[in-house]
Amino acid sequence: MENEIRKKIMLSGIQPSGDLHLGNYLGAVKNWGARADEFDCYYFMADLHTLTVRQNPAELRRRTLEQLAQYIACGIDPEKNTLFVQSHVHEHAELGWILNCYTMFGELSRMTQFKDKSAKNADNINGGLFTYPALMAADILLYQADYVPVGEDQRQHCELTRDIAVRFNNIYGEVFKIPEAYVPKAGARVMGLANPGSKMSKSDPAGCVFLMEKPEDIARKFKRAVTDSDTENCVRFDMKEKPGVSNLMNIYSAVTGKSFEEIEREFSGCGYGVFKPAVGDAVIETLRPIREEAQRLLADKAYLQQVYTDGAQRASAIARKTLRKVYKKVGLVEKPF
Ligand code: ATP
Ligand code: LTN
Repeated sequence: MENEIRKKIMLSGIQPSGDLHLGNYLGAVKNWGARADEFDCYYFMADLHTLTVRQNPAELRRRTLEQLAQYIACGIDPEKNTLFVQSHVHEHAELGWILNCYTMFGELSRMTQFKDKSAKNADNINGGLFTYPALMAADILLYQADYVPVGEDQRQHCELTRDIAVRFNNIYGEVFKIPEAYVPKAGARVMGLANPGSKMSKSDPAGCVFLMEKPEDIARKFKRAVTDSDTENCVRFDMKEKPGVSNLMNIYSAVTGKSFEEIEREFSGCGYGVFKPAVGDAVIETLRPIREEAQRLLADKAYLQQVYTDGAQRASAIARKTLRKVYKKVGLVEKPF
């Protein structure tokens, strides 16, 4: 009976290691809010994950709250979705440990995020950075999630989560639901404006548009966006030959809902000098209400605290059940209290 009425579960998280940017929004958060009626949704601030890279403690605390305000401002209604801070639900760390023991050294060595981040933090390639995907698997499997809405770069971690879940189930029976990554068509991989060869990322602020950024700064970044050195100067989608313009088309398509053909028609005969500010304007208007609402929410700390307290309580109730089952299956003596 419970299974018949059970809505499918959607779950995702973002590390509060920097301010949210357009890539995070288009690749992930934008697609979360819209699904609350169809799915049972859990979204969290992945604060434990941020510790794999050194953080300033005061900033981490501030960013975690800001991220919550931005989630809500992006349309994720706390009444309809469970919003929580990862470290408030201790089962994440506990299941993370268990799953570490079911994740292979070779698998972890193949993770591109590990390779990228260890190249960027050569002086701090710690154990957490390496075993991070086992904690991410725990985040997902604790809630028996069906779908994990993420950008393209997280697909590999989602695949590994599936492998770990299948491995565990093969030994102990049907303990975990096997989740699927849910990657959007437009916006799954937003590239940097200053360097369309690599993904938009907070570690490259020149080419990165932040959700809380002032409109004039956003406009400037789009005007300066690197376009292609072909002589054509026309708006045409061609990821290989015209990565700069194609990235802008991808962004424009994601914020306006227009197809690439419609965009090519709209800007036919116009050069990059017209197209770039038009994309900037469309992004500014998309982000304006989000920024304003996030600022309003940030002034109300008591409300935010209420949201994450309720969220942690709801999340813990589910996480507790899964962890208890796992402990029992692997042979840990049941806790007497
Ligand atoms: P870092 O720069 O430290 O790698 P990040 O800015 O990529 O971080 P994450 O916390 O790794 O941000 O990602 C949060 C979510 O946003 C994930 O679902 C990820 O797939 C998505 N995402 C991040 N960057 C992009 C991007 N450029 N395009 C589309 N989605 C993205
Ligand atoms: N690994 C992700 C953040 C993350 C996550 C998760 C995403 C941590 N746990 C669970 C989806 C589901 C990242 O670095 N962007």
